[in-house]
Amino acid sequence: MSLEEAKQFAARRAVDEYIKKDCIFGVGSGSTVVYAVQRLAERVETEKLKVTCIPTSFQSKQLIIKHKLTLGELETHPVIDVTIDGADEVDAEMTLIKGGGGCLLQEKIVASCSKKFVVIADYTKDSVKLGDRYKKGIPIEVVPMAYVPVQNKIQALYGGEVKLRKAVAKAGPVVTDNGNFILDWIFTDQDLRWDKVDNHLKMIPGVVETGLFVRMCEKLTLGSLKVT
Ligand code: ABF
Repeated sequence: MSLEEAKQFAARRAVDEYIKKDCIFGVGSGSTVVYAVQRLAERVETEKLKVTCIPTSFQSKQLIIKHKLTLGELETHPVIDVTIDGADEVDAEMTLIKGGGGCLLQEKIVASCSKKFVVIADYTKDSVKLGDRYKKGIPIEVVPMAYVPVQNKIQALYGGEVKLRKAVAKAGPVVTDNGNFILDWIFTDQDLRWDKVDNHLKMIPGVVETGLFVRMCEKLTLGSLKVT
């Protein structure tokens, strides 16, 4: 199975298994989710489902609009039946690194409002320990004025290297959908207690959210190398 086939397989399987009629659906971000939305659009057309879609980013909002699905928001739909989203890495305890695409804040808000949070991923995301496969570090969304002190504090607390994300080297910083910057923390210790780290990082003034999703993912649908 190619990488794209694995993404598509995981996405279609999750939509078929978890999207029931008349549900409120949280739409994640990233390339795997594109296949989930395509599958949902097919099912809405053929099965006449009434699904209201809550986006997790500008990208996913555009995807919902492009496929002529019903767009909703948390103000009117604060409780979501199921959210399907991608991940950058998933460890053996289903702790996730997310935010490679810079959408971690809205993704975490939407996931936290969901009765069921399902992650779809291809075989390259499946790890024993965080950092085994994904080498770009843990994304951390920060208020722009605070990025340097936050960088210094994380490095002093936990070591490693904390880099300001730029779209292109020497260019300006990546700005999130919420007007913030992203730091990528390349950690060295893979045996940290990620729940504690997540809480600890969020206590640093200026940190808005981290890309660590601990005990949030209930179901993982993986596209494996072999056809199953
Ligand atoms: C988002 O998309 C993320 O949080 C993660 O960064 C990414 C996974 O992307 P892809 O499906 O493109 O591999 O959900």
